[in-house]
Amino acid sequence: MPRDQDRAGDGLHDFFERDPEGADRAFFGRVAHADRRGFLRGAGLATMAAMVGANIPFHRNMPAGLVPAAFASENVLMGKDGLTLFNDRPVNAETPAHLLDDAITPTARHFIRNNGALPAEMDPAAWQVTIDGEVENPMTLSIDDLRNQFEVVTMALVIECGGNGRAFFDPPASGNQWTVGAVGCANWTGVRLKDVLTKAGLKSSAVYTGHEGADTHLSGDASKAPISRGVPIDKAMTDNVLIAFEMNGDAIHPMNGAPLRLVVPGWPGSCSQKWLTRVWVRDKVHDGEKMGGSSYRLPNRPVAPGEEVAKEDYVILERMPVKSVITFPENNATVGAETEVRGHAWVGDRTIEALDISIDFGATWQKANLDAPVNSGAWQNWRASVGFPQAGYYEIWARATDSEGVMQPFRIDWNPKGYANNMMHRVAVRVG
Ligand SMILES: Nc1nc2c(c(=O)[nH]1)N[C@H]1C(S)=C(S)[C@@H](COP(=O)(O)O)O[C@H]1N2
Ligand SMILES: [Mo]
Repeated sequence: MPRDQDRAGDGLHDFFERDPEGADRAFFGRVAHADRRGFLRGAGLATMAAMVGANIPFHRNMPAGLVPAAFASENVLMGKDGLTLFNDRPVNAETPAHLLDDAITPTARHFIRNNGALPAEMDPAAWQVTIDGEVENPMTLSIDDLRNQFEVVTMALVIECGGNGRAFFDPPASGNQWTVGAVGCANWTGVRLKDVLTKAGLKSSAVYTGHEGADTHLSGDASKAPISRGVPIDKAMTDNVLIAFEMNGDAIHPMNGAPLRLVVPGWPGSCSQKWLTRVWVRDKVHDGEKMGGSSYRLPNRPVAPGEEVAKEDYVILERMPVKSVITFPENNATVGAETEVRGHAWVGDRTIEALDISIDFGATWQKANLDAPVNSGAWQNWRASVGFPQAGYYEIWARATDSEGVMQPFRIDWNPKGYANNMMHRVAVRVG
């Protein structure tokens, strides 16, 4: 004979099974936040734990579909730690530089850049991706198919938004005012896009990929296309371009594209389609949403702010330029006369050869100790021991140089959408 308590528990399970929305309302006393339930639907235990930020010891007692009370508030940054939120519809949030200090960016500190509305379903068991277009054998694959039919690899890969650094343009360029934190280097596990395309058999007419995801246009208007970008076939066939199903050894965070996404390191983050449902192999440059006009494109010459630029004078932004970030000390920290300075440096399709530090506004520079990348597409960690001659205010400047000898500039020319700003990072410190 079950105790009352057990019966009550069974009733709750039934209730959630019968009517999850109603049960949710009963629990929270109001209509659930529009995105909250969809956001959690299909979330496995690992995702749920990542989002509440802890293991859930009694998870076996949780009715299926229960939304943890931790999410009762409209906290769109659940499972994230210390990110700066710019917008919540769509969600856009960057990581303060000092929280990017880890060699591998924890999921909780990986930035979020959404253009549209989240997909309603993110169920890994039901997910499918279609490879079609200019291929001999079009295929539709589940995540299990990907795991079983291809070599599974884990790589540390940089995703940086094309608009990272936009906040430093003067006059301001419109869009999210990213400072330095629209970048991260997580460990991504998945299969090589190259292997999947090879199995599908590229036709000689294949020139570009077109990526599609399950998110929808922000307006809710089904006739409007969500973001869909692509890359030249050569880039798609690079060893470090992955179709990923794990982020840092766990389920991908819902905001970072669960359960399946592309990771195209070193190119504008927009190439790394989240909630991936299709790779359409094209016989021309992909013409999806945000491939044309001024989206992820730069004028082919320096232009004055406000200057009219003809469509044909724009070129697609491909690899991202040489860049670095100082992750320690934190901006405005008080430090001792001897301090370790550290951070990361990265560049699209090249490697970093040198990282120099200045504490005297660029008059003299000291070499930092720079690590090799752990794999191609990873950022490179660096550190330097810095001595300050006396108490006072200093700025630490960091300047990376890539394998072609290209160095980060003090400032870059303005461009209409504020892309690819790789000017040096500066951190203020006071020596006490
Ligand atoms: N489906 C889909 N994929 C997307 C986006 C999006 O809005 N929808 N945003 C892109 C942009 S602009 C960037 S910078 C990266 C950001 O990845 P993250 O949110 O995991 O940091 O995702 C890209 N992939
Ligand atoms: Mo982006």
